[in-house]
Order: sequence, then C-alpha cells, then structure tokens
Amino acid sequence: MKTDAAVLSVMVIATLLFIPVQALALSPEAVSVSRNGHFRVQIQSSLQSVALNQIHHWTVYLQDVAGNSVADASIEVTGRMPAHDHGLPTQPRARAADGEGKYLIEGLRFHMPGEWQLEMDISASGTEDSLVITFEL
Ligand SMILES: [Cu+2]
Repeated sequence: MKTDAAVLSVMVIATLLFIPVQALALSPEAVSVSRNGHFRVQIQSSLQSVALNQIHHWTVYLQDVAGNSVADASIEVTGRMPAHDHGLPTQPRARAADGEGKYLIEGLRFHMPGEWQLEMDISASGTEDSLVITFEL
C-alpha cells in the first residue's frame, strides 16, 4: 500500500521586533540647573533622538549661574534604570572638548526601553553639584 508522501511546508516567519523610541528632548535650548543651583547644563545628543543600543555621545555645555562657561570641571557620569535597579551596560566618560566649557560624554548606550536616569556629578574650582536627567526610552 502506497503512502502519500507527506508534504511539509515550512513557513519561516521573520518577525521584526520594532521598539518605538520616543525622542528625548535634548535640544540646545534646554537648560537644566544642577541640584543646588551652582551649574547650568545644556545637553545635545549626537543622535537625533536617543535610540536603544546605539553607542553615542552627548555634548554638554557647562556654565555657572551667571552664564559664564566653566572650563575646568570634572564630570562623573552614572546611569541607571530606577525601576530595574541596574546601571548602564557601558562606562561613559566625560572629557573636556574645547577647554571653554564644552564637554563630551562618550560611550553612552541605553540597552533597555523604560525610564532612565543619568546623573552628572560636577566638580569645578572647589564647587560640587550634581544633576539628574530623567527620560523615557
Ligand atoms: Cu532595565
């Protein structure tokens, strides 16, 4: 007795996982003031909108309360997702870019959607202050 050969149809379904990423408002006009009011910080992202899983940098313009550029600062950067109790997958570093108050935070990568906080601990001429930027990816 003949058995009909079973025909196996293999369907390969390619699923593209698309995660919409909301634009993070890092416009040149946006100025944040540090926690104790010592510094004004303007931030620009090298990406049009901060996207998941892309190494990129932020440009930071640092000023004092009077609007004078602060050139001699050191900035420590820490990132975390408060809801998940973990940090960044990279160790971003800030460095002076032009010696006139412009700094680059390099090596930023956000690997999960959700709420992120990026803290900058700023120290300049004996003045220390910090700034936390909270945003949703
Ligand atoms: Cu997370």
